[in-house]
Amino acid sequence: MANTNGKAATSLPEKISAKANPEASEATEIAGNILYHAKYSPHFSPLKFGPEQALYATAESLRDRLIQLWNETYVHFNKVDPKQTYYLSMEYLQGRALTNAIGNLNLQGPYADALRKLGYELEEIAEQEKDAALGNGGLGRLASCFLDSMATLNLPAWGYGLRYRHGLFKQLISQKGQEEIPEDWLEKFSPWEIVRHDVVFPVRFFGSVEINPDGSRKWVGGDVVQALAYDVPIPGYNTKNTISLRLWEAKARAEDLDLFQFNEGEYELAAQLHSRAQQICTVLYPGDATENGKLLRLKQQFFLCSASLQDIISRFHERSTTEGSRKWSDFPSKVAVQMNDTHPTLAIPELMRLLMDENGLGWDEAWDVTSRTVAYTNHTVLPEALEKWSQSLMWKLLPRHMEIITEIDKRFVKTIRDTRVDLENKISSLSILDNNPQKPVVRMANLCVVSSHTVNGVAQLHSDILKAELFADYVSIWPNKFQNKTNGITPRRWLRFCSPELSDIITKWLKTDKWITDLDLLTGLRQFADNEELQSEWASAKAANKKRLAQYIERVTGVSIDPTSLFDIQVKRIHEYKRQLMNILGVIYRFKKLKEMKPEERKKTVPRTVMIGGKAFATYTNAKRIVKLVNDVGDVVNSDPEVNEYLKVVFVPNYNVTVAEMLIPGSELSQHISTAGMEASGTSNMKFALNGCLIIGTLDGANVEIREEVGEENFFLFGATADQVPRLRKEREDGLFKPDPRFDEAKQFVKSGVFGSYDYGPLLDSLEGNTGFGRGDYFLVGYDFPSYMDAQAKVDEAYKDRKGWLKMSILSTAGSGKFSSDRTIAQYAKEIWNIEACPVP
Ligand code: NBG
Repeated sequence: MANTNGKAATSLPEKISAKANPEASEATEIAGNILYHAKYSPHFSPLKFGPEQALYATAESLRDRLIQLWNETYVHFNKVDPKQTYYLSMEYLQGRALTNAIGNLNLQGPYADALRKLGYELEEIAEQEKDAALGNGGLGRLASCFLDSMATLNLPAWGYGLRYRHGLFKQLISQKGQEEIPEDWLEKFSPWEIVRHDVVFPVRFFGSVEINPDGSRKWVGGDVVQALAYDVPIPGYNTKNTISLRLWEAKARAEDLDLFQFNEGEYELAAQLHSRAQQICTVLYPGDATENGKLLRLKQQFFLCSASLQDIISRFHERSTTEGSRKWSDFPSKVAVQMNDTHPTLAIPELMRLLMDENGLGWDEAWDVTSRTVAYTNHTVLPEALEKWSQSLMWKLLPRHMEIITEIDKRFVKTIRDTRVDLENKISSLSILDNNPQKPVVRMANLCVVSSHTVNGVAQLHSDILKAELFADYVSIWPNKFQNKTNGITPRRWLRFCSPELSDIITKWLKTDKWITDLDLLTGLRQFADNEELQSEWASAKAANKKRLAQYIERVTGVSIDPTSLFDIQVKRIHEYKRQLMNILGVIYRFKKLKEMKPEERKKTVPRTVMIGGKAFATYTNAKRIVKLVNDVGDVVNSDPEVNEYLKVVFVPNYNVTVAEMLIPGSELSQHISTAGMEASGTSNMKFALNGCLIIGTLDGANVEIREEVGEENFFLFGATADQVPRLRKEREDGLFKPDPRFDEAKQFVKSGVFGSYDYGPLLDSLEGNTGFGRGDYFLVGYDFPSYMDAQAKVDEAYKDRKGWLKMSILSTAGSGKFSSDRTIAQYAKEIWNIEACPVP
């Protein structure tokens, strides 16, 4: 690889001397410190200094600084001893860390200069970093945005997760469609994590429950593996506070190796526990179609909960030695545990067990402590995503926890029977255990609701639906337990760092960069929305971002796109409820019409580039068919000489955080078109809006609030509303649905074979018929199609008015202040966690 001077910088530069300097803040010192790491913390053969070596050395030089701030933060937290929040999440989508860390520490200039002295551009080095993808989609990225805001708001908080060796699979697009290959972020190593060899906790699986003479119970036997802590620093923006994302890795001890067996040549048998421990953190979300897969997933969940709670309790105790023993009743005034969806539900029975069996508390006291400590966030109403674990599997893996869950359920049901006769016939759906003899399961969401002091949804509409439907009967029992916390995104990563051009313009017009931590200040742009000078600066920033995106697209797909065409993007996990199928059917219709036009008619149309990206779960067949269809349509459209000046269709492969940072700044229109009521919030909608991208969307999730904030006239709305959906499905069942001719025409066009020989019959069948599993158009693509196409026509009209469009774009950014995760986290801190800022002086 060539450096900025055009020469290969493969050896260590000699002019600058390597010198350790953890507090370096000036370019020459930083360069010296980078070289010091290249030389004296080597991970590669000596004297090599290619871009990869430069990345590791640069990251380590930054890590020096982060460690310093980190230590100061924990010394300070320890001194003040505030109440702390522990965010338990099976997923974090951290993406790359270098640009973010340099930006949060406000060291862009010095780092860029330092690297230039060493023969590199900062961007080139940043490009070397792997994208840490320990999550699937929105839920994991939300957790990462939350960490950034917790640190920035100086909150005493920790993230807890698992250190998966392979994050979310890499998506390869071939003739067959999507193929999955293992992700490799730890193949070499991650320069950011620090192993804490002194933070190790035993975690048990299987075994049995022993009853002691005094009646107390103890979980014994089974497998015991070790949880070892790896910490990743999370720097706040423009503050010293640097907090931790603590990721657990599973290990067995040396003594767990059976030397005798090993020497007998029984290698696998001898290292059984080692290999079982290793399986736990091998992959994010192991397939759970098989019994083994389910067991492994449950092990992962328990592993996270048990290790984290033991750590939390030991931190609570640390203070006891100096100030006399701490009272357990004070635990909830020192500890808040937030469960990110139901995945960490086992934190509830595990905390009960630790309190009762390990610390001698009685049931009532343990229950009081637990239920004042834990809170639960719900992220979906989709029935298939509401976790239900088989009771027999749970008894096998976690016998003591099943006793505790059974007791929680028993007591809850008794209270209802005693106090709420009106709910008698609801008990079977309210209870935690579903004892249906065909398939007895534990309903994790019910366990969460019964045990948590607070339950929240992630956008107003979603929270309203939770209260009115999924959790309606619980609301009648605990009217004050339910809250809304509309999601947010960090403005640092999602505007300041991913679009420096636009950020600088905003800072210039607002005459301050305070918007970076006080995003409501963006409303100050409204008064300039018509200003020609701002509009022209805005347009040139967009144009630059579009050009950069076009180059990226050409590089990864080989498709050349016109940077002056309308950039229309839909990126998110592929799911039928998100309706990428509606998008591509709309594109197919547009293509057909363009083909039918005369050349001079085509010239009057607005050229568009439609980009669709996202991963399909490996076993989700219809989602994979959609990926294939988008690719096939792209192949045909992009090579059609009559049309490809006016329409291009690109499937963006391997969508992840890093790709999003490229796509979002270059977007002009983005699609958030889920069936109303089904997308809990969506968070990329917020990122697009913040970057001045207009939304075409349904009244679903956070779209509702985005539209309120940016103004109805700046949002392309279409489709049924959530309250109409049940009636529409019923009408369909009754055979009353009449499809729009455009919808039939688009489907017919696919069936005619224009897009190749792949059999799209099964995919299109999901849109046909009136009832049946996977049929009857459950997601209402057909019903919403005409209003979607009408809204798309309005988009084309609006785009022709360049000034009008720019104004809408500016107003979109101006109205996005509410969607800062700083606002969201400040609300959690005040209204759920009851914690306060603890800034390092
Ligand atoms: C997802 C929802 C999104 C939402 C994110 C973050 C799950 C279970 N839910 O709409 O589908 O934006 O959570 O809250 O992944």
